[in-house]
Amino acid sequence: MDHTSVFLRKFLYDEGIDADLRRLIHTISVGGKYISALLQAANRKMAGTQNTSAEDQLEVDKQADIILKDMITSLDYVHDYASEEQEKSITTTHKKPKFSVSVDPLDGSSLIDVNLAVGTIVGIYPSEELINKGRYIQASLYILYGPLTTLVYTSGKGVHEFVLCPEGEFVLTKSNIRMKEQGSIYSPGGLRSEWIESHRNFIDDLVITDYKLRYSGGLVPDFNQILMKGGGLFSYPALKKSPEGKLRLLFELYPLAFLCEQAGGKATNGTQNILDLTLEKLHQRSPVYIGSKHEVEKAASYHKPPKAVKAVKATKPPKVTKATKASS
Ligand code: AFP
Repeated sequence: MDHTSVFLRKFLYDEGIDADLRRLIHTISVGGKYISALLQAANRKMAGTQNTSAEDQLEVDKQADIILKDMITSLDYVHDYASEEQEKSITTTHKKPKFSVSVDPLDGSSLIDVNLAVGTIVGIYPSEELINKGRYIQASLYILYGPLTTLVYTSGKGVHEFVLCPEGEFVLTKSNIRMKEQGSIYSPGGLRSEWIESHRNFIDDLVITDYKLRYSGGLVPDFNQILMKGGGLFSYPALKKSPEGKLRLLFELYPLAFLCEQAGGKATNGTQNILDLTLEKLHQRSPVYIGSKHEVEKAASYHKPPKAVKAVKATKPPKVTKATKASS
């Protein structure tokens, strides 16, 4: 970090972001710092280099949820806090609420014990209630806990990446990140034996056209790779036993779809835009195809119901009369 570094708060101010939204995003970034420290400590404890306490028995994702819940609901302009870790959303009693927040506190937590990257995913809505349509989302971000802790965010004016530096500030590393029309990497999602036929045919098409497989089992690092490598496709399809797939519309897909569209990409459930899907249940799941437009649209061509072939009306053969006989 040096005197030219642009801190997250300064960047948000220069972008003309509403003061309360700036404070909310900054508060979430501070929560990300605590979670990053929590993960480092948890990994050390799992490695047996430190003794574990009763507190440690609480899974790290539950601890991450407590950190974010306490910090976010303490802000007097937050109305609803919905977490992937909690069955129902929490409604505050604040008098002048402006935002509702959805959080997946630690996505990919099953990867922590093998020291793979995990992430926090956040959606921010300008309303007293959680919206039932992704199109109302006002800002979204994810925090990726990898070799570096990075924060990628959009409030509708492009996608920007910040890195947590040793001094404890999130410093701008990339602004206005864009996805190419077509990429060269893909994440297929789930088990091949559980794929529905349309997904299997689509993935086979990518494989024979030399796309490189990139799949860690963590949505945030896998999506981040596609965003930062400039394009490609992440998918988690409908499965034979789970036609709605695995990933959650509110906690994971709305926020990433907003980021992806802001970077010039596309996100669908195979045929419809993720942000146009209506949320009917808090933990509703959806299949997802997200990334460069070319690949997402190619996926749609495998999922569209075959065009009904217009039945050609049978017509009676022309009557043969003396005149036609003579002319033939
Ligand atoms: P966990 O939170 O249980 O680790 O699941 C992570 C996740 O929800 C998402 O981050 C991955 O993209 C997806 O599951 C991987 O699922 P599969 O293990 O079925 O491929």
